[in-house]
Amino acid sequence: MRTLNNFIDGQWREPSGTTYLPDINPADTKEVVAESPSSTAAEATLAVEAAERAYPDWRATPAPQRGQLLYRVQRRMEVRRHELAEVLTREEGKTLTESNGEIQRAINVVEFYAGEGRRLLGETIPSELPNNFCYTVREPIGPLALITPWNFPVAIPIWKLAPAIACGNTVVLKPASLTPLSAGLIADIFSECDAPPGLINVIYGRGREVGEALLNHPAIKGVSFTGSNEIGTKLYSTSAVNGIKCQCEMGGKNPIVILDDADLELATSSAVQGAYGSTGQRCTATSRAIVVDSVADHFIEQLEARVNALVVGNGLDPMTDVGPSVDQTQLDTVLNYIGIGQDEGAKLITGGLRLADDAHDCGYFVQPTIFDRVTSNMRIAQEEIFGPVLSVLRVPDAASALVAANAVRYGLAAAIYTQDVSRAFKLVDQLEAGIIHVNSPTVGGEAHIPFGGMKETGVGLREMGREAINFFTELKVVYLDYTGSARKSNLY
Ligand code: UN1
Repeated sequence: MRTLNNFIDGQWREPSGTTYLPDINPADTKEVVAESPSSTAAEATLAVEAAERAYPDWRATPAPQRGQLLYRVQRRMEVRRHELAEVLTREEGKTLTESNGEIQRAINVVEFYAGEGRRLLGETIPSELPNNFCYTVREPIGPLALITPWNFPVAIPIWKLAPAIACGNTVVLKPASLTPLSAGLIADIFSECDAPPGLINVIYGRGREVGEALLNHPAIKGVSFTGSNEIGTKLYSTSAVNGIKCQCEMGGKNPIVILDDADLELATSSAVQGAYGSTGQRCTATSRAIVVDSVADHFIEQLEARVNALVVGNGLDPMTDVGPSVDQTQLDTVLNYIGIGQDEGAKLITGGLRLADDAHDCGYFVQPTIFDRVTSNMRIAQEEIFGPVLSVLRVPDAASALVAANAVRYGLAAAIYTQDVSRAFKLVDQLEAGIIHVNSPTVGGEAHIPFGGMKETGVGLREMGREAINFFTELKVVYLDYTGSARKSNLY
């Protein structure tokens, strides 16, 4: 078991007089994977000060050279990928296959932003003024706070860190208390790659104490957050008051829309992968299947067979398809929503219970669950559950499928299953979601492709891809009058 400390100014610093929080394996609660400090606001301030001291030199480091650090990190992550994946499974619970996928994605992200160091392009724009050279440059913002969730404890910190530092910012990362070791390994790797002290700082602790201290420190010039709407909207309003940049990626209630001409087998696999992969603990999880009546019975039948065959267990076991909920609170939330669905009159097709036999009694396991006959006014059709629960809504036709799909406060991902390209494009045009998949699952994303949602899912600019550069930089416009004649011309 590793005792983690805060990583500040390139060193592991033991905080004074704080308590440590256990990092428990959700598949086997007897195992304490690590412990991490519940830091105070004063310690958060030390981390910000380190980021502030490191900023001028890092800002002055040429961007291609900043990218070189990321190439070293990429190579180091490749060497340590199996260890990273195993730690991820032990502390978060997802299967080893899912963890390996997450690590590969994080490596791809680092590779992509390493290259962006050579591509921090601006524009030249013809001015109305004579003899003027007008151009734009992308500059860093300053020290930033990155606040990340437990469900992608390697990939999400990396996909905020990598663009942030490629663009010349320095950072303080506050990872989720439930998955501290993944962040610790990220700090190890940056330090093995000779990252300058203070470029990346990791502060452990509770959001209320540490997160607030970070956001209210005057040296922090921006925050990138992934997590709940409850916290994200608070961060957004604090950022507004403090006048700093803010990017929040929050909840989802993602639909898969299945029309009557869909390839049902494909749609079923997609629903299974989207709803039960990562135990439903991803913001892109498929939580509503909106199915046209004429194929609904057939879809449910196929789905039920597939779901009943899923093996729930410890993610380290290669036979496991679905790991545990991350902790007792999350498990209780899922079981509570299953109760709510039953009370609301939805029809429980399969699942619904905690698994507590000998093989499962040491973990937070819940049966993969399907509800049929769900309607849009039910809470299980509206609220993010973040567990292995899929609600099936039956609709008469494509037009009512669209209405149902959009009848939620969120707008992250949506999937459409049809073989008719014209129907697909009509839905693509009208669906309120930041990411739309035609004939592929709602989950996933790629390093070089923007990621994020509409409506209450997101505020601020998109993450990943070149879009992330827009969040992690300031844009400066320069007018250079090379004869001085512009002053005499007609200015508006
Ligand atoms: C994915 O679906 O692979 O917190 C990415 C989340 C998202 C990332 C999901 N920000 O689940």
